[in-house]
Amino acid sequence: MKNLFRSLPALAAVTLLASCSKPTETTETVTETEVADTTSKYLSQPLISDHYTADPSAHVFDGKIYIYPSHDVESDVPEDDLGAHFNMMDYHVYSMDSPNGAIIAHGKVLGVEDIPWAKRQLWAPDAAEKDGKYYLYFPAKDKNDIFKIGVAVGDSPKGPFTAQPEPIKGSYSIDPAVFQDSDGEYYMYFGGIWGGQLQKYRNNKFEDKGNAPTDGLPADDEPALGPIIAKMSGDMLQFAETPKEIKILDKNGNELLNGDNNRRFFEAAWVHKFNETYYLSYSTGDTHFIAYATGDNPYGPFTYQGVVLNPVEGWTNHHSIVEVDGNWFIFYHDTQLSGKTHLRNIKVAPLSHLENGSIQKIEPVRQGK
Ligand code: FUB
Repeated sequence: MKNLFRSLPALAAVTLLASCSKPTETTETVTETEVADTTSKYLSQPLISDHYTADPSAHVFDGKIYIYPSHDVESDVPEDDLGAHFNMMDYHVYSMDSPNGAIIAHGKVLGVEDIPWAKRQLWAPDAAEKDGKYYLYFPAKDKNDIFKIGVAVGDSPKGPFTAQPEPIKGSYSIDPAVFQDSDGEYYMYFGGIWGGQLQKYRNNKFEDKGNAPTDGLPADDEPALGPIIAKMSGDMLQFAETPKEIKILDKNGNELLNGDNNRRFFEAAWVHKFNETYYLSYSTGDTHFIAYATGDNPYGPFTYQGVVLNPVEGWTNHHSIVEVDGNWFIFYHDTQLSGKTHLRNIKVAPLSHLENGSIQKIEPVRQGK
């Protein structure tokens, strides 16, 4: 792995193209040729081309990169602003020895039919490891079409995973991301507005105000909704505390407003820690940025800093940020292969923290190509 990483500073300046690979459904590695293609209009090429994949949550477990994406499918559900067309039914796991190496498919690890409480729409998942057990966290709509967050447990990062009979008590909305702090505590960040239903809750209570995507949102001159955080219990199966809303502030210490669509939280929260600073990154949704804010503890408040990733092709933007042997990477998706919003493909690119702690903005599509 070390040898491959030596070439990565160079890759930061050129296209990192983990070639458009066809993964196998076994643990055998498929050897792929690394290609640096500076002529493409895309910064990076799709990692997987035989399934549509999205919302990649990447982690290093046992010295390998494991990727837990959504598995996009065409189910002919008409597109709407609540995301009905994102009608995913199962999860597959992938791994890589290095960010520019071959990708290995480990096959299906959990299906909606294996989750006793879930009815449909398996959206963006994440995974965590603790004491040799692996936990797959996932949102799904229950029998009443309300998003909850579930957990499934396995003995290997490759799965398979066995779902708990009920969703996590007190969970709601979508996009769980579990961050392990350096002191060994784990925190789940979650929530997403519009189809993700976060706007239907205040102080963790369901207050349905209608079914239009914006029903229940604050007024434009009121503070925007923030992502939700809860510390995980020792067994990783429940929240150890009442979930709390995170505040995202501007540089003057004022909360970002709901009408500040270029900066306020929409979905896809992710937290990483760099030089003792906590970086909360998230999608701004209808303005399609991956933005970031920094804080000095897992709960925030976080102060808005800027954009990590400019809009990709396709409506959604969803990412994870991971350190691999001292280098940082962003896993993200776009719709390069299909041209359709709900049929996405995952990608990876280098990410740089600059000397002053800011993140260098990533442009996923080259201008003028
Ligand atoms: O993949 C379904 C949804 O689209 C995710 O949960 C959101 O973050 C957006 O990427």
